[in-house]
Amino acid sequence: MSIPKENQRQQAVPCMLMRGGTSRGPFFKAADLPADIAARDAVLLAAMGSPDARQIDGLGGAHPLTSKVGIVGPGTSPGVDVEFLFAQVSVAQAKVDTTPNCGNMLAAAVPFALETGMLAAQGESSTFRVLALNTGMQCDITVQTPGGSVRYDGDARIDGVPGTAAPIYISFLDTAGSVCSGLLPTGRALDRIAIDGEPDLEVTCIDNGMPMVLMRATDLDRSGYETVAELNADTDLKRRVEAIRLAAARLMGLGDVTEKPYPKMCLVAPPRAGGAIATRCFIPHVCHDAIGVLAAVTVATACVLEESVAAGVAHLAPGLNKQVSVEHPSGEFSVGLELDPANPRNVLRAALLRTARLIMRGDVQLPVRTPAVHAAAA
Ligand code: NQM
Repeated sequence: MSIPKENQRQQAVPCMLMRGGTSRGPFFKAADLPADIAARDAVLLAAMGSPDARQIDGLGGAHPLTSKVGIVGPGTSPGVDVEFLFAQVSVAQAKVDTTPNCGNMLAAAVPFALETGMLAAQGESSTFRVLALNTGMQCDITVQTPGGSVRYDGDARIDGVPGTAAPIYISFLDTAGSVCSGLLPTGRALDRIAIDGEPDLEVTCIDNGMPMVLMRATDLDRSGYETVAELNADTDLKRRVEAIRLAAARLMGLGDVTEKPYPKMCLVAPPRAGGAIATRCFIPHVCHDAIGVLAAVTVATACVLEESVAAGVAHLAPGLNKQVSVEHPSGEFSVGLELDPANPRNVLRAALLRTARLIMRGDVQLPVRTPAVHAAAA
């Protein structure tokens, strides 16, 4: 017998709204979401208010950086404390993609696990091994936990977020070939791509945590120092970048990526604020206000590969332990790279600083039309 309409209720699913680095979105315990992927995605779309350009009926912020979800569960493999699954919820389409990682949302995974009692603080600071289920990548994340609870305030500043906050240190252990077959999925650090009768364009197709295509801004008749608004309004550039993306993705073994949020596209140029390289990233159709975490790791890695388009414009200090300052539209992002003494093209570890904040805790209310969320009210 069907339930009379007047007795139907919205479903409440526990979640916390968190900022992770320069991204924001709701975090859920894995156990609070349906195990079935289609049902889970329907719940996430409803929670965010997608598909709708304004996401007016949900938690989404109508931009790819604020249409993200974190799903966290206890570790299930040796040495892993906590598992994190990132979901990119499309703003305007009924699509959820869990293929690539998001190092920004990842920064909030340990605070969320501590807030929900999934992890217990270890002392003044706590370090946990996190497995990113999207790509099987592991990292160590250190969070400030004085008095046994997460500290959010502090002196750390990351560009793209106002003010300061407590530092969160992330050390990535195995980022090469996250979605692609390897660090250089075409087998080369330099490829040539031809689009619509234009001269061949030199690109670097690389994946050290994020599949990316790097292009010299000047090869596209741009400076690489344009504002985000200028680039978002540049329909001719966006059309050419998308054509390059579709062609490069085939070379990278990613197939038809028309509907996929990767590879990300990045214009590179010489630094102009004392950093190593200047960047403007498309993620992939909107220009990023800053740069993604694993995107920054990937660009920094390209800087140490001599033949890449990035190395040609980058200013790098010598040595096996490098601090690579990646300039972006709202400042810079410093990535610490530890290079293999036996093969300095090989990045052993990438370390960086993020911050995160718990913004709200409660239940997201799903509209009545959403499929049943089995363990929702745990
Ligand atoms: O590259 C945006 C972001 C990201 C992804 C994107 C990210 C990363 O800034 O690790 O963090 O590239 O869509 O959140």
